[in-house]
Amino acid sequence: MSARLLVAGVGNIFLADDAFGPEVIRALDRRPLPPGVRVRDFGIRGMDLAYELLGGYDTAVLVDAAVRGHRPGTLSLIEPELPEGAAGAPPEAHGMDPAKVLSLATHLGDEPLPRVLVLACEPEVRPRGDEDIAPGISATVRDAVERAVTALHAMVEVLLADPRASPPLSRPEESPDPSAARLPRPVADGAEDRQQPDPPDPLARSSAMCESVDDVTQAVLAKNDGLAASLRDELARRGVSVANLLSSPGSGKTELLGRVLARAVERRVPVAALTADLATENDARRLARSGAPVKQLLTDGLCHLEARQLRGHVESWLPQDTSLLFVENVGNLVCPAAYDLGESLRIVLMAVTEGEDKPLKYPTAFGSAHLVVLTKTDLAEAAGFDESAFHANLRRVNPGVEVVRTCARTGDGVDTVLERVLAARDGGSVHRPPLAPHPHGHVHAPDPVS
Ligand SMILES: Nc1nc2c(ncn2[C@@H]2O[C@H](COP(=O)(O)OP(=O)(O)OP(=O)(O)O)[C@@H](O)[C@H]2O)c(=O)[nH]1
Ligand SMILES: [Mg+2]
Repeated sequence: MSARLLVAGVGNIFLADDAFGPEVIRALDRRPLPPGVRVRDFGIRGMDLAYELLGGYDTAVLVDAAVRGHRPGTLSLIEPELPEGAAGAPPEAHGMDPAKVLSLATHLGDEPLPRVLVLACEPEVRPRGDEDIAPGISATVRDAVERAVTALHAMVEVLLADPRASPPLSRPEESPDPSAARLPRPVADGAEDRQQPDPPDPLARSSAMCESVDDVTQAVLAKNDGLAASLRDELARRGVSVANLLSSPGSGKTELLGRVLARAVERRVPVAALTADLATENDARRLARSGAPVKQLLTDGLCHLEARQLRGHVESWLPQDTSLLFVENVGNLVCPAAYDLGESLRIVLMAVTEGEDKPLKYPTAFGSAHLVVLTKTDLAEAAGFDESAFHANLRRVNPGVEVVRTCARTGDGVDTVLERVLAARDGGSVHRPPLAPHPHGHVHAPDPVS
């Protein structure tokens, strides 16, 4: 039986050269590794990666940008020392870098960790500490992407034959012989990554993950990706289009959705709604006043919806004639953004009271929106909302996405939202966001954000 090998991209595509890992995984689409190697971009989803590491692999190669003191673009191969056991408190789930991922993985299960290698690229452009977003990978690191692909092809051949082997890299100045090294790792002048403590990693990423390890237990039923793809097919067969509503708590999802549902019912659109919360059936009660079939979904503490939950309700509850299903996700702009629900339309809402910088702070949510809805516009003046700054910020993470201005108090924009959702259901063209749920589940950026 051949060795089981994982190649995992790690990094934030919105933070300059930190996009290295995801870019390498994209490049592997064009030059695929042999069968038997699982290749996946984990982006900033460190917890998904931690769970995946417990999946019975012999070896995992993490592909990441890391400051090691080399010339920009230098590739290094490092074998970190694995953390010992799960003693002590579990590491907090934020700020996932490879060291924290490994540490978290040891706390999540009893299964042994695979041998872990890190293929690291020295970044050239790093975001300043005060930058929320620094799109654009440097030419130097982009060049390293193809070299990394070549290196991975060579390494994979060796590792598939012998998971304990020391795979070579393709250039003489790169570490030819990975050996045990702690993370944060030793750095030597030149190629070998062994001797001195690393400087703190300014690319240490904040995680777009859930709030606790308990959340992860369910969240990383990260079969989500495959389930979402099959759910999308099943929904298409049934002629159901799903609109997934994402926003922070209290942005006005329920208030607006109630009005949209009421309009849809008036127009005899076969519509239904599922609303998800950690607790209470309040939102379902409010939405049911529209006359549409509505179901409350309680997530038992989970901060987002997953495709498996939606699939259960589609199978057991969704009225047969439904052609349009609204899903009000849990109020949270972080975790839900990472979970594809098989939706046709992802609508991200933001109230004018939240501040015009939110697209920059939550680029995964805003960058994956097919449509953005501004709510509570009646409060714009009182809140001092700078709408042109909001549009400029949004353009940086999702150029060209339409923004619908709404007010649930007056009904402004309600018809427009319904029109957009119906157009998507009926096969009209839908905006293509820079970040899209990938059929294989990871988010990727087909077009660089500029
Ligand atoms: N002034 C004003 N208030 C609004 C508007 N839309 C919603 N609200 C109020 O904002 C509060 C939150 O609205 P909800 O619709 O419950 O927000 P939500 O996004 O569904 O909240 P969660 O489900 O908890 O995430 C409520 O008090 C609403 O009455 C609006 O257009 N204008
Ligand atoms: Mg609500």
